[in-house]
Amino acid sequence: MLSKNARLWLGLIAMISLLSLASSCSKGGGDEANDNSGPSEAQKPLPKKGNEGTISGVVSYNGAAPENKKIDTSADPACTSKSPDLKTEEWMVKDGKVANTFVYIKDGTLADGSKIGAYSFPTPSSPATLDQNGCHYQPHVIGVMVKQPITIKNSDPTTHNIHFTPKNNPDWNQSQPNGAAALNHTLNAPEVSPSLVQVKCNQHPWMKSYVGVLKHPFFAITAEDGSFTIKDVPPGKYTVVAWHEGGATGTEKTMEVTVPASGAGKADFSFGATAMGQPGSFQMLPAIEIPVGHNH
Ligand SMILES: [Cu+2]
Repeated sequence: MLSKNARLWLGLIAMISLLSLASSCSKGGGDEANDNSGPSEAQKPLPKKGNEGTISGVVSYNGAAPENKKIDTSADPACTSKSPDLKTEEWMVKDGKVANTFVYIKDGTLADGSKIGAYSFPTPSSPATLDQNGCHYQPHVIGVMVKQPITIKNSDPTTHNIHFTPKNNPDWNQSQPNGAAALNHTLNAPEVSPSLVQVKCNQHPWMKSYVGVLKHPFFAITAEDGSFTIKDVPPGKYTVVAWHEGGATGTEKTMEVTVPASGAGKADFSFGATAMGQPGSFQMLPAIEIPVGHNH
């Protein structure tokens, strides 16, 4: 009798302790799951100190830039009549300066030693706009923060079918007939490397645009004169990347840039032909040739 009772009690105690263990476990597990699902929640906002600076520069093209080709739009007369001289927009180079280059901070350490990636930044509520106008995208390259809305307009007298083809975000494909209301789309994961998100049109195979998606606001797109400025950058040392769509999955150039307190960091990039060969190989040649020529 007694031993049966004792066993009953032991069982009861064991059950209670297991239950309490389980509940404390699920509490702990829940917290961890929250941390994993939303790392931005765990990050702290970066306070403005008033000593922010800029990163600016000019993107150039070395040598003769590839020419953009005329597009055959005859499959859609609406495109031909609105854009009779449509050309590809892979290399928009004017006077050796490259437009449509996406320049962004990849990584960096602030003056106080903290990492830029440890901070969270508010998502702009104002949308970025992508317009289909004249059977090409305007602008050709845009940048957004994660979860920032993108408004997609159709300004053409024809049907477009906008198709986001990301790697880190879900595929998204929407038909938008002539006169249809604007569409809205958001991308929830950063996506800039090895390529920005490519956007295409299922109706018009020549249509292409690119969307850079980042967790912070430190990006800019070069203007027609190749210039860009990234604003409100806290003082620190940064790895800055210039991405251009030219090449198989685009081309990246990287540079280390220091931003002094309330100052300007310079980041001039260049694409195209690489500069002269290794200086060492040129210096070697005369050193070998001179003694041979004069002594015999
Ligand atoms: Cu289209």
